[in-house]
Amino acid sequence: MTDVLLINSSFTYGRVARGIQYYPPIGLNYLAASLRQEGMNPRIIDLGIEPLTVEKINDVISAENIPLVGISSNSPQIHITMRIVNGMRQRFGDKLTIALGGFHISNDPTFLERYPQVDIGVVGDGDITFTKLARRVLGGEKVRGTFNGEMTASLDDMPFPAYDLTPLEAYKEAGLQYYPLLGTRGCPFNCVFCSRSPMSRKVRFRSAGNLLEEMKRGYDIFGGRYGFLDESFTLRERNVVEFCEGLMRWGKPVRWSAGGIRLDQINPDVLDLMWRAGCRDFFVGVETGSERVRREIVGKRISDKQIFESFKILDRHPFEVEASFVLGHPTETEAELAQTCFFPAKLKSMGVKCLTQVGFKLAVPLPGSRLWKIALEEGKVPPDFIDRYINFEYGEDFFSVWPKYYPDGITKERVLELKKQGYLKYYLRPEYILARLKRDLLNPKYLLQDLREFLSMIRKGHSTVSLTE
Ligand code: B12
Ligand code: SF4
Repeated sequence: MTDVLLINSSFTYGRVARGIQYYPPIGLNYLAASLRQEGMNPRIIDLGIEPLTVEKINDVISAENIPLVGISSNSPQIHITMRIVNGMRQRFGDKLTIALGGFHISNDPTFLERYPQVDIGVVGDGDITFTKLARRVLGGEKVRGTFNGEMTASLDDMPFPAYDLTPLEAYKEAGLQYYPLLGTRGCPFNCVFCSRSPMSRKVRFRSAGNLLEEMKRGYDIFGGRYGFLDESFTLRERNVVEFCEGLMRWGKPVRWSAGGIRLDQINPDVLDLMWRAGCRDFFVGVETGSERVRREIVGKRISDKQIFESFKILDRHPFEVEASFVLGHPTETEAELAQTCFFPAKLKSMGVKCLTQVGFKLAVPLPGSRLWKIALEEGKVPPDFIDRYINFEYGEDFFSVWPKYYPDGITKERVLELKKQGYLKYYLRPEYILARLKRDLLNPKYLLQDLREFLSMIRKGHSTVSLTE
């Protein structure tokens, strides 16, 4: 019988949000593995792909007489989360203990004072702390309060994520193409738009041996395809070298994506090794085409020249690299914004080959980020925004209702127009069109898809698969 129900919250209530790439809720898969290790019997409901209403969730709780529910919520889903919490409280009163974890509670220290219907908040890592709290709750104790998550000293001591509780096959059907892996926790950088738990500046690494063991167990699910969700895969070179050498010794045919890598952390020898070990793609955060904004505002000390040189190193192998850019930084001028939008096309004109995909995203201030503080100070986000969002005063759809950051003197319309021009300049290059046509003629199923993409770019200024502006 289930004794702890873990719920991954969603952007939408009672229905699947269209156009979103679903990944298993890795944080909860890890929590569940720790609970099991201590003899508990967790179940996970991922509302992203199984969009149950609160009545249906309550029926599960009632049928199995579950005493403890833990909900994972980032800020975009906090309104749906609280709707579910309120529905549970109404039906079960104080009999049920409700805990909240994830990035929202980690960045909103007064949350439990404002929402006493939540009993427990866990800031940062939940594995050790929530397992201890769950043991107390199941022992009959009434536990209340916000707790700082204890951090595991060695990630190798942690059990592998319990993916059997959210079968990866379901995510495969929803479009996931690889077995998701996490090689590190934490990030030492401090990008202006980054929102995460205050303790997560400290980086911890899994050893190559530990990663390989998980990969061996999960080999068949995606036929040897893996994808790291890490922010900065090459942060510790020694680990990457050991990992690649281990993969080659294993000798199985594998293809993997390195997740995010930093353009100022590229060593040609390590890159060669990654290629030989089966790495084929990754993404890089260029963030802006203005050196000033990159250095002074975003907090990334990397020049345009370094970026170009790094791309040339990446071109030693036919990697596929996606570069992401954020539009709308504090103090950004229109000229700097235009520099960003035309930066990918400029890289192409300078002969960069490996850049295959470009993403422009509007800056979104999220609690805990420096951008959030600036947006509050400048009056671009109301001080009580979170509470009003939770009350559905703005509506349900995160993507269209959450405020974006537009620099002073630049309108939303102008940002969108420049973004569209940037996409068109990048995608409407003759070499790109020719390459796509070649692919489409060899495989006509792509032709219709590309035609749709093309029309969407021209009409809306973004891809058909992206919900965001
Ligand atoms: C991988 C990733 C993704 C992936 C996969 C997400 C997934 N399903 O796991 C993809 C690409 C899909 C993605 C998309 C988005 N992401 Co994202 N993503 C990340 C990233 C890089 C790593 C997350 C991760 O796996 N961490 C490792 C696991 C082990 O940790 P965890 O999930 O935090 O869980 C631990 C604790 O939080 C806690 N915990 C979690 N849940 C619970 C529940 C309970 C009850 C308890 C007690 C504890 C607890 O315990 C867990 C184990 O220790 C983080 C940045 C980062 N460096 O962490 C951003 C991050 C989580 N993403 C973020 C955002 C905003 C998004 C998007 C909204 C972006 C967008 N505009 O579209 C979407 C929405 C996705 C969604 N469904 O929420 C923000 C969230 C900020 C915020 N305040 O909400 C982050 C922090 C990025 C950032 N730096 O700003 N993301
Ligand atoms: S956004 Fe920047 S600071 Fe945040 S996790 Fe990514 S690289 Fe690190």
